[in-house]
Amino acid sequence: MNRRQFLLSASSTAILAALGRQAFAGSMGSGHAGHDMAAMPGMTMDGPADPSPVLKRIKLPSGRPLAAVPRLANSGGAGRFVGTLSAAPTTLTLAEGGVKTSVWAYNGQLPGPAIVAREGDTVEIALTNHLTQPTTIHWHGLPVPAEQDGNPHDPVLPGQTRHYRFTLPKGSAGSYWYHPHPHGHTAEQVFRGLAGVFVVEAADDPLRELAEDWLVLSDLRLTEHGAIPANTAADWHDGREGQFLLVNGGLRPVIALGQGERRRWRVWNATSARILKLALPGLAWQLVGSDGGLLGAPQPLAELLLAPGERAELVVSGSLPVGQSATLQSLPYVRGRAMTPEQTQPFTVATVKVGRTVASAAVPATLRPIAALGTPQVRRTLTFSENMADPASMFMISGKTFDMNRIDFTGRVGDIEEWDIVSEAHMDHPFHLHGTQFQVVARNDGSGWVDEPYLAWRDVINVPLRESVRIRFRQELPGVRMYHCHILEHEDQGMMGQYEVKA
Ligand SMILES: [Cu+2]
Repeated sequence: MNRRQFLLSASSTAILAALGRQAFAGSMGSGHAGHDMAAMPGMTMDGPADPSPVLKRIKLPSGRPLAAVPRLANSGGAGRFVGTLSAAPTTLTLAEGGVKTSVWAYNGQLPGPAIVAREGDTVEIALTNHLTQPTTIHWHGLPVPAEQDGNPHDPVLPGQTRHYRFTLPKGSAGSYWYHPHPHGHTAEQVFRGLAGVFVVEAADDPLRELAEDWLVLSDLRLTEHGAIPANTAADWHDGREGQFLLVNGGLRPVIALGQGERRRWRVWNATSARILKLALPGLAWQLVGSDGGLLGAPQPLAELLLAPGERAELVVSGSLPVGQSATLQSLPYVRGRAMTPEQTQPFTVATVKVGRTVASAAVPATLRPIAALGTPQVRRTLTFSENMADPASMFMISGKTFDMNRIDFTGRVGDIEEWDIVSEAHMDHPFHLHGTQFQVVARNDGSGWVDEPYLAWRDVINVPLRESVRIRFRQELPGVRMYHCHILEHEDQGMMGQYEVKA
């Protein structure tokens, strides 16, 4: 029995016996004689592989111009962003033929409205929960006070309104997002539609002259009746992926780019569990930013690996003749799924169409200074592991599942901490830390530590199975901070810990 077969038998038995959240969908281990098998080598498929007959019945409109992400209205004055969010069930027409889909959405929009504020601004958001279960808003990646960060300890109960308030410090410019973080319900609330982006603009932005496109990537799964189904046992194990990868709520949009033009793309992986390996053959692109804003200098880029929760800033250049197109592709990436098939073929995420010549500014050779964090005061090792024999604690960090009443360790404001995130797991788990941005110092794929080639501020880093990642960071604010796997099904099952940063 190989490892995958072992996992399959051990974990499926355990899940079926005890998880019991949803009738098993019957997709495990069958032939999956679906679209992926029909694709020819070298072809790019329309979408992720779909083993079900749903795509014969449900069609989403595709090929429309990339939708702009609507912005949340700001009723504050200068230096103050004041807005209102409502998390509520609503009905949208996503599929063709007038098929209605019930979603949970912020202000009725999919994705939620973008919050756009500036460094130094005070942000005040009133969230009203119109769901029938508790929710919170986590300001993913932003250095907000712990008691304002939508921790699972601070649920907003059905019918309640919560006022979140924080100030965006200097140097925090970047591409963030906001999403629910109630314990046990995060995955469902996100896959039903609750997520939005949060862009902090710099007072002095070296790329301010470039036009921007925002690409919010999210997964959607529909039944043949157009409903969003609950998670299957396989989803709880492998993490949920949908049949449709949406960009700003639309399928396979067309993104315009002028010939010779350079545009700044901000890309969010707002899926529950899909590790995206993106490629744009035929067009030149470079990496200019990560989760926490700009890099020190642009970096050459072949493929972009973007884990769930992770963001990137790119500069894409219109290096094709007028009228030609390129395809933004999701390439196969094996992440150790045990109960669902791995992606075997590239599929189309979007089409980039090159139009008439547009002049644009050059990309500066340096973007902003990023200083390396010095010698750490504290070193810790956190271990990712799985115990498929125990459905109550299947996904663990350092041998434990999350306990709201347990503080796993303490740290201090201002200390430089170095954490080795060591995977003893059979699948990739993207690590996410709240409250601050970290620098990846080195990675180890089993053959020894390799220094990271450049500095970047991140709050999510994929930890491939059986590999290790070394990070350094400093927390500037006291309080209880979460760290967890950003495959949301794993987070909900307790692949999360918390530590207290003391003043
Ligand atoms: Cu995980």
